[in-house]
Amino acid sequence: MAFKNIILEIKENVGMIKMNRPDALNALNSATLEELREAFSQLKDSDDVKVIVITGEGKAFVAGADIAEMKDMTADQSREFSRAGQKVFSKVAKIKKPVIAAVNGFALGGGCELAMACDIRIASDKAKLGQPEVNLGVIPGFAGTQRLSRLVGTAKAKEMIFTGDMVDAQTALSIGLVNQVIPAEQLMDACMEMAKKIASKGPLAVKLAKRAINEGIEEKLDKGSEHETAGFAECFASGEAKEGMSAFLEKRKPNW
Ligand code: CO8
Repeated sequence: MAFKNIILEIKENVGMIKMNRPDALNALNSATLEELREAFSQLKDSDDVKVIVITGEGKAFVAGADIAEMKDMTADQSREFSRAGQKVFSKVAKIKKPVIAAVNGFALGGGCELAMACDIRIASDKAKLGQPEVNLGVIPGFAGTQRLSRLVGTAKAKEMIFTGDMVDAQTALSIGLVNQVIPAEQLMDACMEMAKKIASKGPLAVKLAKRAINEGIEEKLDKGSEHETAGFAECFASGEAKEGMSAFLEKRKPNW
């Protein structure tokens, strides 16, 4: 598939997706959503890619679902669109590689939901995040009611979703919506640095840690811990644990 609305690059084991509809603040229309799905499929299957970074061109990360496209939808079409978006974002959340959102600017509505589907969010000090759907007479539709509550707790999630107010990057940091805030001009360097650091670690270990956290958070602690034990044993079964520990004891870098 030739991409029109995103740019996909791979460098230094990092797959970089740039949302590229700056005139519409990278709003997610159906075509862009489909390109995003395809890009994640390609990155999933690429042995060169260990970590994925997603960001936006211009002053927005993603300013939401495309309002112009949504305006005349019937209830059935809106249900379909909501499910399609949730499916793509679920793919982002479950992909067996870490995904970092480099939140360069507005991450609103579907854009905030996309960032929340990623594993880690690093925000520019100029970023603004929010779920402003109630301003448009709708509610979040790409799992924002679910992921925001899980990330920041129901009280803050309700405040943000009921008022539609955006929060600035520092506030997002203080409520746990983003992991770090970085000066805008250093954002991509900081994200690449983190991506390359993660890419240098035991690849199976990183993948299994993501699986244990994602699966465990949906379960009771004892059941979640079983996912951890299963992953721990898989590391030993693969030989990656032996290499990592041997390298430590032999004072050399591991050769994964
Ligand atoms: N959709 C379509 N176009 C958009 C969107 C959007 N979400 N956001 C911005 N644009 C367009 C503007 O219409 C404008 O186009 P034009 O130049 O042709 O007039 C261009 O981008 C630039 O935008 P502004 O001139 O408004 O830029 P400002 O810097 O003045 O303002 C804002 C920036 C504050 C981000 C403002 O653009 C804004 O409020 N945008 C809308 C944000 C929003 O409400 N997002 C939520 C959308 S709803 C949603 O995401 C639901 C997701 C789940 C869907 C489930 C399906 C049923």
